Amino acid sequence: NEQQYLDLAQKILDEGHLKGDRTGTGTHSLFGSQMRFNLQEGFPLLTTKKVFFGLIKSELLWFLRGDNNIRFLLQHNNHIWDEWAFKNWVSSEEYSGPDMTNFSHRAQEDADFAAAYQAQKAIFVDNILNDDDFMEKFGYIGDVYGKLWRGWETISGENAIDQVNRLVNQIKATPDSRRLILTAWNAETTPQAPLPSCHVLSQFYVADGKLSLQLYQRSGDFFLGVPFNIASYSLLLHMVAAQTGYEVGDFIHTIGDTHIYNNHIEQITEQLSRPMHHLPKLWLNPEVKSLFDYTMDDIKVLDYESEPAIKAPVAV
Ligand code: THF
Repeated sequence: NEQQYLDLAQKILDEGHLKGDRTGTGTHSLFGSQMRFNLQEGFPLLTTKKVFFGLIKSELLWFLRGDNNIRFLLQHNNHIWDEWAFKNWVSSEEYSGPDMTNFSHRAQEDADFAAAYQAQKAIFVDNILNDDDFMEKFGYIGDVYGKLWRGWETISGENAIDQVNRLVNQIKATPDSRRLILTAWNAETTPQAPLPSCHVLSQFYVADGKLSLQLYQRSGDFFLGVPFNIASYSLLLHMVAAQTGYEVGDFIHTIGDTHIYNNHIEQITEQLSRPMHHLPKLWLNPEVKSLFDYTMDDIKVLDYESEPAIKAPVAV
């Protein structure tokens, strides 16, 4: 299972095109790749580095709430979306602190700037948490996951569509359907989001009493993002299976631009030299009767053993 991740990482390093990107960091990139995880063999949380499952849980619960404001994440000490909302603020009229143009790059190259950036980030986080007006103005990340999953706005403007609820009902009523689709790309609004959705389309599939899920991801940051994405969609599959009465089958992960950033090469090379451990198990509280009622404590990975975490800068 995990071996597929390591093999694909090696392949990107060996065969990837050297490609520039939006963030100016540069990548090794391959187009069109696929991994298949049989969830009966264990929960695919990578073991060759420590992956912080708490962050994956709170992010998925945030999507399932239909929430696209980062306050909920911050309340759970989850900072993986901060940079995108921070951009809203520092590029607005209201911002009067030191210039933050290109903050992600400059913070990596200039220690004085990094300190100034951390100080502004701390102010930002504090304001999102404690100031409702500020949160309303700058906390949203646009028409992406949460919003599109639970509140897709209709052409008439009435009765927004709850795709997730509809999906659960469809799986129960018509498991053989070939239309068990969850989409996170609205051609009108998503391109304007600070970061247009990376997980564009998910399709569910039922056979032999098992529920499977294939994700099409348009862009995958292989070292930092993809380990999260694998665990996140595997968790979603477990939760939907539990709520529709199926066993878990396969999570199939298809990625368009599959890339390793140039400033992650050392880290992934270190990871490739490490031994794997057995995969952990996922536990979901069986008392929970709706996909929308799970809390942090209702979801656990059991028996997770891993090599230590590896730090890397995130490209913005
Ligand atoms: N931007 C980029 N460049 N890559 C991404 O994977 C990505 N995401 C989301 C939005 N923008 C992205 C956010 N997902 C980490 C993990 C997932 C992210 C963003 C960041 C990360 O830094 N993980 C660290 C731990 C972080 C922590 O402890 O706070 C790690 O070591 O795993 C695509 O979904």
